[in-house]
Amino acid sequence: GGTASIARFRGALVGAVLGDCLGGEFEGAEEVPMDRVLQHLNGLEEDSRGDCILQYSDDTAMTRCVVQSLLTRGEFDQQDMAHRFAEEYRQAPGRGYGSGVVQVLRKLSSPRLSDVFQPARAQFGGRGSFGNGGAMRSAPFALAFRNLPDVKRYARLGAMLTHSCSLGYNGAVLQALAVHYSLQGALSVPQVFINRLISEMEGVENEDCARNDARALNEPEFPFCARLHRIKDLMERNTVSIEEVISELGNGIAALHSVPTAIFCVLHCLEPRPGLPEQYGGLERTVAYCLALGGDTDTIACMAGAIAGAHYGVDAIPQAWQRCCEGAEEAEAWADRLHLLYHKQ
Ligand code: 8NA
Ligand code: MG
Ligand code: MG
Repeated sequence: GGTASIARFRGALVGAVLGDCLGGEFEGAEEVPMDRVLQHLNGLEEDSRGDCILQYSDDTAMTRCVVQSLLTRGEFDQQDMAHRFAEEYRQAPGRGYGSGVVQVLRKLSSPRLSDVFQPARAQFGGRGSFGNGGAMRSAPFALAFRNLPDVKRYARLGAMLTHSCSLGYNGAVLQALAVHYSLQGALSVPQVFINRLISEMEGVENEDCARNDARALNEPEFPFCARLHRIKDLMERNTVSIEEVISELGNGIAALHSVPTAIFCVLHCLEPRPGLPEQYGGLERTVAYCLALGGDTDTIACMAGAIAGAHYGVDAIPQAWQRCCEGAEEAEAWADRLHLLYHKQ
């Protein structure tokens, strides 16, 4: 489809849900042999009776809250979104939330709370969380808002409801930017795509609080830009091993160690790669590659799935994969409604 087409919107949300559901199998594992990944994915094709159901985790649970809040309110409403996060957690606390964020989610359900950003600011001795929980749910901001400053502003605020450290919320901004540019077709020229992300993030990270947070965590200034430059270096090389990806970019639960990794996975899998089945298209390659990294596989595959899905469109996602994932069908319906909201602006 063309730029910002309905197929791209559906691809972004279904891709995110799929990454979460398919990645759950390997979450927290050290490096996973590609054979095991392919076995897992082939199993979905063989399930002709349709009784395999892979459940989604916190990534999709919170993404649903973001979508429903944006659709119901027709704009960003921090109170409403915070309330939905708290209510979702109250109803289904067993979706695999990070161990710190559950405290925020409990506080957000208090009717006496007047500042919904306050519980997030109290995390980790007042430093706030740098986890990838804000980034894992930020794709809908790119689908609801057409205008780039809005995408950045609301992805940041949406993440700050649980992640007040700049390394947490700037990861969410980067993920939303990647989905935004992918929706525009920018991945058809990979160098243009990465250069746009770098130039946007130079502005995003040019803030005192970002400098202070980076220093406190012993990271260089402009930490996300530094990682995006590493991606550029890796893109110029003929061969890159899984071990190098993990050591250069990471596969962990920090946004800094997972958002750039997800972006790299999408870029790397634009072309056929040795070790990945020849019959796989780009979206299938991307998901398989993310799972083979081990670590925070559900979240890395969820973020890469959203970016890749916005590029390839929903028709690139195998039906058999969609059938096996909880929430995939519903994601298509949300995408249609977000597409309307986006084009109304
Ligand atoms: P979070 O805010 O609890 O952060 C996740 C973790 O990061 C925390 O529990 C801490 O260990 C660490 N952390 C974050 N900020 C700081 C800080 N300032 N100082 C010290 N440690 C810190 O939760 P979240 O929503 O960011 O977490 C998202 C991730 O957790 C997702 O991957 C999600 O799927 C889930 N999860 C991951 C795993 C895994 O093994 N990778 C397992 C279960 C759940
Ligand atoms: Mg998860
Ligand atoms: Mg995870």
